[in-house]
Amino acid sequence: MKILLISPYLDITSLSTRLLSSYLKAGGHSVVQVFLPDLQCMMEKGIDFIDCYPDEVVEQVATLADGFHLLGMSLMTNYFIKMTHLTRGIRKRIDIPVVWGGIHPTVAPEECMDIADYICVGEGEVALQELADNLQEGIRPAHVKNIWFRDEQGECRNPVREPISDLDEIPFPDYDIEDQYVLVGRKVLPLSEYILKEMVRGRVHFNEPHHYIYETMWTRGCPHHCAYCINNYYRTLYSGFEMVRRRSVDNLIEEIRSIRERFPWFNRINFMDDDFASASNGQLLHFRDRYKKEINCPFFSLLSVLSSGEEKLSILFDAGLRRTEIGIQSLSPSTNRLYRREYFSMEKLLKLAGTVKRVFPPEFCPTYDVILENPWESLDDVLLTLRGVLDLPRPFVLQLFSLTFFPGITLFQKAMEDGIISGSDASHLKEDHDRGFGYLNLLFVLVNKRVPNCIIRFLSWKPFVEVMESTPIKWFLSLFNPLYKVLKKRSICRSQRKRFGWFISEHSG
Ligand code: B12
Ligand code: SF4
Repeated sequence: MKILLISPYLDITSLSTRLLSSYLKAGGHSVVQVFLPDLQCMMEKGIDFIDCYPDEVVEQVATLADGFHLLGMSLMTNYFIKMTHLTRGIRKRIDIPVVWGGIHPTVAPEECMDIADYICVGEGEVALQELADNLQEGIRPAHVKNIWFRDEQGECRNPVREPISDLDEIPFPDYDIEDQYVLVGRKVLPLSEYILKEMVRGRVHFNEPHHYIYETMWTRGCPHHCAYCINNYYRTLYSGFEMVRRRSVDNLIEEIRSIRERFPWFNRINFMDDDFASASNGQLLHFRDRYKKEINCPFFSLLSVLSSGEEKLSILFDAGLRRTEIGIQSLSPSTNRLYRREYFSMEKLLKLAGTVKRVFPPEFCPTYDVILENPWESLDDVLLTLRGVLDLPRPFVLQLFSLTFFPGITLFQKAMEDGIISGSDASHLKEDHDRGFGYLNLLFVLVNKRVPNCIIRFLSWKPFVEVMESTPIKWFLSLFNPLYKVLKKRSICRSQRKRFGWFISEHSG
């Protein structure tokens, strides 16, 4: 069967479609992938998922899809409207069954069933393979686990299947660029090595122009269960099954080795695992030995406070860890209870920061994530976090998020119950870095601007903050919110134009 897989993400790594493609190819199907990063929208609006693809793009994708037997699309929640428009646009032009998979169909399958013919809830490899096999043989996929659909015979909501326990069974991500297309500006072009190289250059975590980043994952699943994260949802969806699974070191190293054999210019690796250090010391040592010997290039990984003891960090540094991101989120005990991160405290953070200082060279600059704009937090909660980060040894960067209520997460339910959001509002359509203009937020931004701690401490003196956060002043400051957002977006647009403008004009001529 001929299957076309579409990824709307800015990041054309798109592990999901690349893995699905390899799996389907190994199962005898023929697969083409289309990556549709909306860089044009980024350059004009500073955000990629608000606007739908223009007709000329829909037209090109539909022309490409003509002659295929199945169209698969991946989507996160933010892309729901964009992908609805694309699906309808294609279906208006050609007759082709469409299957949606990814995070959004997993957390909100009912809503997605109104748009696509088939929905994949959860892991896609085996489900999509079986769906394609059934459709090829003209069988109604009534027993394909993970697949939901509605037809003239009624609605079918198959249960989830056990997630793949041996991840080594999944072939490596599909980088057969001769079977792939990419949106550059407003043109869908065959993916070339030159375009691939440009699109993976100097981006997430390794930002230098000479950094070419290959992204992959060692594990699936996370051992923790934070209330704002998808992993907590997976625990319920897959209750009774083991969710945290790890590929063998041999398999992981072989993937990176073979991609670098093919594209030797990949010189940085991003491990996008939820918690890379959740592996045992023995596994990390094995990884270090093989990685140093056979790959030997700087890498990034996300770490959690729980797994980042001195021994593990030393092994990872020795292996080549040069960038990391660690979640602080909040230092307030009550917020940490709400987030189901009771294990976290200022004491733990200071211990971790001390370990980072001892293990890594003085210039090592970790990124710490903090969640702002939590409607349940009091002023004291936020000030606890602010004062806590001021105690951290420099250098570090704070990545400041705005709490976003994605469907499925535990806090979505609570926010509905407490009347903070309603089912119909699109609270998740903001970008999660999209903070408002307010005094407390500004204090955190000052930390990143390297304003001396004594000044921030002075500005965060509680009676003064109370005045700045009082209703009239808050209202006054909120008047600047639209201007602040416009300026912020403009600066994103400017940097995107600088990064991709020349590249797009080079290809759209
Ligand atoms: C790596 C990652 C990123 C990377 C790369 C994303 C990419 N484009 O590939 C980066 C850092 C760029 C990123 C960015 C963002 N991310 Co992110 N990211 C992740 C992370 C950690 C892993 C995703 C991944 O690759 N998993 C591995 C693949 C194999 O698994 P998968 O994607 O789930 O795919 C499987 C199934 O879903 C299914 N499937 C997927 N697609 C399809 C399609 C078909 C047809 C079928 C049948 C099945 C199917 O089969 C796949 C294989 O089993 C997840 C957290 C998590 N643990 O899932 C968050 C996550 C997906 N990200 C999230 C968010 C919100 C974002 C941002 C929107 C944040 C923001 N800035 O506002 C951005 C937007 C990105 C953009 N504009 O492109 C949320 C999504 C929540 C939601 N409800 O949508 C998650 C779940 C984290 C969370 N908050 O809990 N992200
Ligand atoms: S540690 Fe990170 S990935 Fe794991 S559940 Fe918490 S937020 Fe999600």
